[in-house]
Amino acid sequence: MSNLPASNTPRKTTHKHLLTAVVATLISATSLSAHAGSLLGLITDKNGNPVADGVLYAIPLDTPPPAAKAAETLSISQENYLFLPYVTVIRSGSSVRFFNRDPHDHHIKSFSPAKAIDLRVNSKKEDVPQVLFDKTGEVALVCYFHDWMRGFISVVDTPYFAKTDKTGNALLNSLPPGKYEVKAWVPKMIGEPLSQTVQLAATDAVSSKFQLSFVPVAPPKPVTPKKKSESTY
Ligand SMILES: [Cu+2]
Repeated sequence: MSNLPASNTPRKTTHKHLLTAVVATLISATSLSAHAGSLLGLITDKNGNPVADGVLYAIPLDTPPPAAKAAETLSISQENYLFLPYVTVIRSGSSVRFFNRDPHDHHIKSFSPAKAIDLRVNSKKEDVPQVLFDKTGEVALVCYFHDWMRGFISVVDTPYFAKTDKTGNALLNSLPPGKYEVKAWVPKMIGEPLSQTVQLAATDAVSSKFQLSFVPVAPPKPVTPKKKSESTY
């Protein structure tokens, strides 16, 4: 809350106003609305502030998750020397194409158990590499050339997943009735994803709250490398 102006207001009052403001933001700012068979999840940090770019997913416990209709191919671009989107959630069996939209090469690396990657992506746009993600887990992307670049892929084995918006909310729609393990994950998660068991009836719209025990690291900001030092790439 460093964006709040300095004030001589006693601490207690400030805190109360702050809480009121945060609660009002949570209620009003999300455009998501829950319908029958839906689950609205909220992820907050240890201070109760909403966490964007979190991943919420629900694993059916009564039946196996429905099979994917077809293998999907998604895109992650390298743009302004960032991975965009910062966080991608995909079903296992999906592929990702890595587009380089910058004038320099990138070299994507992942040391994650779910997927090791060592991939030079050249700045010429003719060949766009495609990578299959067939194992569940979290994949952390870095760039060998630009050490501030960070990207994350959460590979899940369920069709019921969503990313939290800036209000910290994510909506899972069209869930068949049943029991689910609902998990919440954020980039650089300390420990395992948070987990709750939820029972959902056909007419239910359920909401779940997940509070992290830490404050997640903010995504990197766009950086324009100096032309000369980068010219060899
Ligand atoms: Cu790079």
